[in-house]
Amino acid sequence: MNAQEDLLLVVDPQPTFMALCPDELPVPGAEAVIPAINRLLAGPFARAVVTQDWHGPDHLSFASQHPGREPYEVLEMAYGPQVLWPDHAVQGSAGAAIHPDLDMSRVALILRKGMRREIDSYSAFRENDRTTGTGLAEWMRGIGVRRVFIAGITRPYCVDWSAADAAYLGFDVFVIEDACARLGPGQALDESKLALEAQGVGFITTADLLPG
Ligand code: VGL
Ligand code: ZN
Repeated sequence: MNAQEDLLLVVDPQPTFMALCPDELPVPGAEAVIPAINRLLAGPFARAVVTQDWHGPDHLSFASQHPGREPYEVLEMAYGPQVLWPDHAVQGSAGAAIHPDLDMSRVALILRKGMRREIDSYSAFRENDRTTGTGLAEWMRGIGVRRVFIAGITRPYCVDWSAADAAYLGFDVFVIEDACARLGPGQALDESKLALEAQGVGFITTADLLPG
């Protein structure tokens, strides 16, 4: 590993996606990513960025904002299809906090996303219209990052969209599979993995990064 060129991108390590918050958007096994990521933060990575899903209470990705719609339905928005979610990651709520057990000692930047009511933001790099940048790529280039390793919550949404954008933007990208949590069916995950591999994204595990 190279302290200057390698960065760990930790996507949405928030209780809102965990069994701690059963009425929000719990994802099976999401709690387990925190200790896995902490092992990476204690070892190979000198520097990390954390993203934080950060929605207003009336965010339009919430099914509750669309009368007659149910969570997990897909709605056509101005920028394309949008899955409607249960209310989650509401600004200032306990569930939206960064998980208190996450080791923050090497986290240089916390990037909040999804604040604009009209548009969701899965990727750390661009909002879901795929044109509005977050500034993260420019920040990373500014400090000399070339390789980005991605872990967190969830695949195939925020993790995979971030991986796709990072590759598109010219970084070397690796998804750390056993340090991610999956939302939805395995088939969607397999399809997303194939698409990312076609883009040149590598898939690895924590064992590839940590001494045995
Ligand atoms: C996410 C759905 C809605 C994620 C965020 O972190 O993958 N998924 N908001
Ligand atoms: Zn969200």
